[in-house]
Amino acid sequence: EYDANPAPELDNLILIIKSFLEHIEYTLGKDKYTATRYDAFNALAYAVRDKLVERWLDTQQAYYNSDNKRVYYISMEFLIGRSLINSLINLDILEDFREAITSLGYDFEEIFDEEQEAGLGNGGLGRLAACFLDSMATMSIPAYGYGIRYEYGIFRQKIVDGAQMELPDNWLRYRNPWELDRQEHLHPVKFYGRVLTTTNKFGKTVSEWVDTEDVMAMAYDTPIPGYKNNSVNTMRLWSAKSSRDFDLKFFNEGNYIRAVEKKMQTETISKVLYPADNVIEGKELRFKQEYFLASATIHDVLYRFKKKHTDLRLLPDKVAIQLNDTHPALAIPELMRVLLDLENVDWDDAWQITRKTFAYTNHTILPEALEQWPVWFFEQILPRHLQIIFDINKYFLEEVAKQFPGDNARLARMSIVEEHWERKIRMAHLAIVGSHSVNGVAALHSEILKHQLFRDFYEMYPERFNNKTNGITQRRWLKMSNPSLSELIGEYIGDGWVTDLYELEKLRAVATEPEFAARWQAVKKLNKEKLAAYILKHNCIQVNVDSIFDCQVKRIHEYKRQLLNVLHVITMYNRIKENPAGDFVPRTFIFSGKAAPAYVTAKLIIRLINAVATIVNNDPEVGDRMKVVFLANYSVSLAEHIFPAADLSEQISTAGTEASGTGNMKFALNGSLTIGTLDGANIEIMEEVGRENIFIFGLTTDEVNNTRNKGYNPRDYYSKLPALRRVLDQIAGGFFSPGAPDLFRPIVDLLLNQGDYYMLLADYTSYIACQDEVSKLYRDQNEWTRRAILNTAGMGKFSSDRTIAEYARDIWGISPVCVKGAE
Ligand code: DL6
Repeated sequence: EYDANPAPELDNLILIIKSFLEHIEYTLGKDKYTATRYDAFNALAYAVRDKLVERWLDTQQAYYNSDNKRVYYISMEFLIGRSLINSLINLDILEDFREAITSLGYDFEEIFDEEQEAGLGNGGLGRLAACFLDSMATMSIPAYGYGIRYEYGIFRQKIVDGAQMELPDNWLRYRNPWELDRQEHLHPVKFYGRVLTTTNKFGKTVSEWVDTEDVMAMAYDTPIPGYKNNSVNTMRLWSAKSSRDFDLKFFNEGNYIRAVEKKMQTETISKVLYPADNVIEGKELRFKQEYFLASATIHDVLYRFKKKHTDLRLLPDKVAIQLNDTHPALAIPELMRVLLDLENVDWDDAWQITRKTFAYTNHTILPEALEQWPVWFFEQILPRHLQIIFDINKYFLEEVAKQFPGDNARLARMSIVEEHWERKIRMAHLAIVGSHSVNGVAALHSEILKHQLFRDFYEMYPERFNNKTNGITQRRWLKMSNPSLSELIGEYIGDGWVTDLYELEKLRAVATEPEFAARWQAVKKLNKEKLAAYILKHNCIQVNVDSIFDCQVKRIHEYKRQLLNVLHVITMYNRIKENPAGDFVPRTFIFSGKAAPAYVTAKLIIRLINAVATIVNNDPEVGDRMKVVFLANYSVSLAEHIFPAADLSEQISTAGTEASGTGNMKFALNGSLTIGTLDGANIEIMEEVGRENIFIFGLTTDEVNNTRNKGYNPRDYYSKLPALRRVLDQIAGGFFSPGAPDLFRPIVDLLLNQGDYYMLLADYTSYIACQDEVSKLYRDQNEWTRRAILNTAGMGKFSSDRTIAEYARDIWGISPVCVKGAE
């Protein structure tokens, strides 16, 4: 029982407590005797969601009334992470809730830790989508994220005897307090069947897709709050449910169990996220997932559009659809199908509407990640779409032929249909032809798209190509995950940076102020101590908090070159062994990241890291001068612990391979120095923080290409560099795997006998030299700190708010819709 209190702050606390207790009792059906900590989390989340819902309804009403253009960000991945603290911060109610819940005797931090993480993504692409949602809401942009509500997100990684084991991420097993199911938003999505072509009474050919097997897409909505602006946008995720017709058809056959099995099969579409990053798995189920997302979304978009408009030619004035890579690109032929077959729009109008509505973002140039779907998948599963794609291709190639007469090789290169032995649809070509904008995600990457990967298309449609350098949301990646640094920054330059990251420039003026620098160092130390405690708890390794925390956290991939980092680790180990009394700057090498379950080399690299860790960490001669740590189960939540504690950020991909990288931005924002190649967004980070404040090494993109063209021989480096030779011989000879001497031989084989495609050996010398520079600088803590501050100060450009402002201005043509205060 709580009496109303005359002091408004107290009233507010009482209301929070009341809401919390009501959710414990009425939503969860528990009392103080039975409520668990997980119940407390849920009750808290529901209390917060109530606050969100008020603003959400107002926001949607404001969008409806304003009739501004809206943007739909379609993505197969949204790597949202946890939502509780983020929501509390964005709604500006964190402290009130902390006080209220603590007054009930709960440990606030412990409750936060109960939240399951929404891991509906693999890595950079999915996390970028999540940052964009935060920025779009914060900038009051009428936006929707559309994706799939996977029942199983990215697998949980366990390290067993040094090797990766995958466990299912059953994140919805208990409940997801953030989402609301929208039973009324059900769209049938068709598969299989055949196309009936007839002539109507006006002599026009009409196509009908019949005898299909339909799966229902049911919407689940998650509110996405903006930062202190009353805007709450929607992330709508589709879940597959069997359709009634489908049920009846099979149940009528009389075999009840078979019928239930069939019903379950249709619902597998939204069961699991494909766990491969930067590589495609050409599975039929994935193809169906992509169409499921595309189709349900297009129908939803049109449904919303038609609430206010009847003339479909207005669609591009009211709707922008951004394709997050080619994964949702089937939305292009789907919109065409709806316009042609269901809305009776003629081809030319339908094509104009479609092209003006769509925009495509490319996120990778790796050939193994460029989607191509076999034509026979379409023949069986999406026969009408195949006809439409063939027609799009026919008109497109006519255009090419007109512009480049007689150039048959060009026609073959540009065709949407790859005609080699297995005919395939090149999804990137479809996405370029069907969009009015094509963008890369960092300046270098966009240049590579124009001049290498999509050169023919750039020659034909130069105006479509543009760059949108990625960004990250500072709300999550500084304010939320590094509260101590945020407070310190706030004390000196205010809080403007939370919505205008360029404000961090003001730190330049205090970078050498002794008191500020000392406090900066103290914050870093505190964050390192917290991470050290985590490492001790999870890996049983005691690390030296005065050592350089040298971190490489990202998906494990050959092109990202975790292996190059390992070569440095072993080089340092050998140096200590050769000179045990030497004066070495201590280092803690921290790795974290998942390997795609089928990616054998990546998994072997994880084993190697752990094997090296075992030898190094247990060598008494090394002591606390060096430790190697592999943190299992890299996730958004784990990342939030690592970035604030890092001293050194490893961004060492082969130049020309990493489209952008966004971890590089999160590290630098938290005051890490970068060691990196001139790749992806590293180049722009260098431009912003100054060449003298970043450690750059290695071949440039041009040098990589030239070296490859000239004929690269990694064995030359093996022969002429004794330190490198020793490291490779140790790996190949079983030094790190005494029980299984050949275990790591395949890794050395890749480098020495299979061409070292990512040129680790070519970059080895400059990498080691650069690492020596790092160690040297670390001895001068004042100078190191000054440069760290300048890194944070230079991060203004890398806010996803800036990125979204550019998308909104250059691609979508969308302006904000502000929402009045909600109470
Ligand atoms: O654009 C976000 C992110 C980039 O920062 C990374 O550099 C890039 O590797 C990643 N790309 C993918 C590709 N997946 N597919 N397709 O995840 O995108």
